[in-house]
Amino acid sequence: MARPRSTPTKKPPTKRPAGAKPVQDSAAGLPGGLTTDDLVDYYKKMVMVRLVDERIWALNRQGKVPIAASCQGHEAAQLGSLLAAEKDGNCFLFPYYRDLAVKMSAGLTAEQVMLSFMGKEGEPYSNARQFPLQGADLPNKVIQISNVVAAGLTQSVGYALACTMLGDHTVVLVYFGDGASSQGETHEAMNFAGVHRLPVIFICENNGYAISVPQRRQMNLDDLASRAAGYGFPGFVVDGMDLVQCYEATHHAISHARQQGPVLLEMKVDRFMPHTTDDDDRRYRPKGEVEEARKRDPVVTMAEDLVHRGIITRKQVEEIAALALREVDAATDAADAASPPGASSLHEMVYVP
Ligand SMILES: Cc1ncc(C[n+]2csc(CCOP(=O)(O)OP(=O)(O)O)c2C)c(N)n1
Ligand SMILES: [Mg+2]
Repeated sequence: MARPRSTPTKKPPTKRPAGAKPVQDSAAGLPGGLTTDDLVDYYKKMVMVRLVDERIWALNRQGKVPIAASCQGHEAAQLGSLLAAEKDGNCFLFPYYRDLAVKMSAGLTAEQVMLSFMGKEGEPYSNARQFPLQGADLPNKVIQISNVVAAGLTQSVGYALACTMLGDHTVVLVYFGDGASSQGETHEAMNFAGVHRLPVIFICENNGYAISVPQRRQMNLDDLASRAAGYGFPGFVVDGMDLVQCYEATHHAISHARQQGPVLLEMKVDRFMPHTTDDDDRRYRPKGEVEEARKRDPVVTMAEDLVHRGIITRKQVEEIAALALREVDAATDAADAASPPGASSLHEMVYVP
């Protein structure tokens, strides 16, 4: 069955939201504010996240990680948007369960991530009292309270309202899936944000599936971004497999959100792995669909692009992977050897008296 998605070859519009400041192209032909060093830095992050993600999956099969949702295929969307947020310096993040790249790049080490998925002492979000990487990572300006689909949207809008009342110019980035967009809570969040012109960027990582339910069974639409019109703010389709386009769209959206209110960015991505480690997607995905999608693997295409532009060499690509693998091995060993949290810390991070 053909997937009801824009074809990857179709160039997505990266129109600037009305009123957003134009940016200058840099010498390297990159969007304004972006340097080749940024690209190399974020390519390294992408490689690291991919290796960590693959390792978590392997550890699940060894019985050491109870459950995980992979971000493989979503990395460019997550890292491109995060790069724009990092450069802005005044953004707050509400990711969802598939956002390992967002959470890691916001400031976690590979070891912290491994501690988290193995449920060990030192887990940064809840000291292993919650699902992995759920709770809050306030030093890195991240909140993800739960896995309840779409719950983060209303929470993020409330956060943006508070920031507006405090006048601190924060822009909130909230991430969610196409399935989450079918929840009533998404409507409430977007409507409220539109009415109050809150500084929120709604980032939908549209992978075309809510577990096993394809997009056409969720909505009679090709582009979820078109829904933004119903809330009185702009919506854009972005190629979520291209880090630079995700950066550029988010960069413009941040200035629009700060000056004029919400933006919806629909980043079209592909989910390379089953929904979670508990799922078997062979039961519902057409044969060959994942193999086809993997031809646009952002880890591969970004390396090719950097080499093609003469920014790094093929040898450096190999060195980056080797270095990351050593770090992931060390992180795995350290987390494996760590202890679960002790009973004395039972109430820490889950209850404030
Ligand atoms: C309120 C609620 N309903 C149902 C679920 C079960 N559930 C977990 S993930 C998921 C699908 C979400 O799909 P999508 O939003 O597209 O995100 P994706 O996993 O594809 O990234 C569902 C239905 C849940 N966690 N919360
Ligand atoms: Mg989905």
